Amino acid sequence: MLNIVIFGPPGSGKGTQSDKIIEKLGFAHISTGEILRAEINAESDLGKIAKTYIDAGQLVPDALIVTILEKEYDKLSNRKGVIFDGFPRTTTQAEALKKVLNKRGTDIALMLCLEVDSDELIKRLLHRGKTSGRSDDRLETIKKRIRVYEERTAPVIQFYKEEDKYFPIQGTGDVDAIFAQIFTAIESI
Ligand code: B4P
Repeated sequence: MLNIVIFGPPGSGKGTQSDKIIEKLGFAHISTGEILRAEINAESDLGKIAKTYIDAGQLVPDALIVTILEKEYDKLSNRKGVIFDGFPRTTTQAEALKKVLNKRGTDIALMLCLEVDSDELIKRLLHRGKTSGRSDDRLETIKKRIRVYEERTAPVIQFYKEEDKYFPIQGTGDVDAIFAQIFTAIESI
């Protein structure tokens, strides 16, 4: 199974491009953001904990996320590939993901890094906020999330550069044109 990370700041289009990868390539999808939102809607114990972090624009603690991830990964079967969307978001999570995969005789094949500037991110997320009903699509929370990304998530890029898995993608412009870059990158491996 081909393990691919789709990475980028909040609102860079990870979910949007994951949908296209699933549709065109038949990959499985693990989105930690979607899993957390489902837990929040179900008002589970995990959802109650996650909500306090997400509402504040913060990352949910690594240990919680890694446990969720490992369980979700083991549910997958008979797939060509899997897209990790929104995970890893810290170097601790990247190291944990490597261990989880190595234990199963595999590893990350590629890290697709969507590059979008902050003004465009804010514009997109404010627009999404008009219909998403998401607690984290408000201006103050968006700005906080971008700061958290720069401080805690961006260092993950260096991790994958050292692993020789990093592949930058120009993340602005037409959604299909962005997907064409992703398709070429996946085809190349
Ligand atoms: P996520 O659910 O992962 O989502 P996101 O970063 O908000 O958005 P994404 O990049 O997927 O953008 P989208 O395609 O929707 O995270 C939510 C929260 O969950 C995190 O802040 C964190 O608190 C928590 N969390 C999740 N994973 C975690 C982890 N591993 N560890 C700790 N905490 C975690 O695109 C955004 C908008 O732009 C959409 O409206 C879309 O239509 C639009 N758009 C997309 N591509 C476009 C394009 N090319 N041009 C114009 N608009 C575009």
